Amino acid sequence: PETATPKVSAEHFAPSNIALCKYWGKRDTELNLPVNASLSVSLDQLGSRTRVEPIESVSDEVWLNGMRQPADSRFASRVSAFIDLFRSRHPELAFRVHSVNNIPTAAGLASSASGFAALTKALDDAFGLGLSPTQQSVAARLGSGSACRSLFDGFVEWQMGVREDGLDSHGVRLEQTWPGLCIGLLKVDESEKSVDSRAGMQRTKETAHLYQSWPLQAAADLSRLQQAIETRDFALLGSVAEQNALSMHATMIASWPPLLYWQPGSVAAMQKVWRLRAEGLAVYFTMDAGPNLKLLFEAASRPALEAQFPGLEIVQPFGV
Ligand code: 2P0
Repeated sequence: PETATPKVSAEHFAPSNIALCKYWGKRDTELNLPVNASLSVSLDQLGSRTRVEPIESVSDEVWLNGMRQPADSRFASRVSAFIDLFRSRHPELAFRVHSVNNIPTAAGLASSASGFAALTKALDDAFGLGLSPTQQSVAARLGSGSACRSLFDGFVEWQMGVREDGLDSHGVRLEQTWPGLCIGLLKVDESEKSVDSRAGMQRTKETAHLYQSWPLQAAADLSRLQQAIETRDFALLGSVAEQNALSMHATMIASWPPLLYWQPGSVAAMQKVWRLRAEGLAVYFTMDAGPNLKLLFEAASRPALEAQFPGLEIVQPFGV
């Protein structure tokens, strides 16, 4: 982005998002350009609030949930490298970054998407750039791919684009809404994963022959999801999202060394979902690069799901 002199502190919020058609694999690792288009739903009030303020220092300070991050930590380095994109004409500037996630840590949800989206909005404001939401989405993508979807509420498609410079690879908000759509965050295990998404998708792309079929699966799923959203066909939405997630995990498992993010509790939860569905409850799941499940259901099923999964954290992104 073009840079101006930052004069003010700035603070912004961005929602976390859950992909129904997953982003898995990059065609450009520097620019976070994806192999496939993806589609997510933003989690309304759950996400990150990020504040930036200029400080008199030679280096940035990064605070996450009230804890100062060591300057050489992976997170602080990524944040600093991201700020570099904005301060290219003012290399002398340093910032204190405060990012707070209101996502229940118990939910085991990644925060990089909402964090980089909120940071992008805060830096845009601090530098007085006046970027459009689409330009902010392009910028956020450079911090973390999935962050480009967190610039928007509701259903968001990340259009992969065709340009080498990535300027056409960003989130686009879909018109359609879905009142009553529920996402249940089901915690299985909240310990830190040993292989992050960035390394995991790279390993998959480089070592799994099965990955060759992934772009075809994702393209087919994306258009079926668009159809499901257009016609409010919940069984189609849920079944496509679940199959898409399991297809992604199949490519991970087929990598070498193998990547299996599931814990025994993940498999038990999947089997419980399948059993409930066989008994007539319309519930599906999706999973990301971790052991936790995200349940998909409609508001009418909410009491039944709350009874089956005590402590389930439920979000209704489009209200009742
Ligand atoms: C997704 N994930 O679509 C997929 C599903 C994880 C599994 O986007 O390297 O943290 O920063 O671009 O965005 C997580 O990947 O990876 C992710 P980078 P990112 O939600």
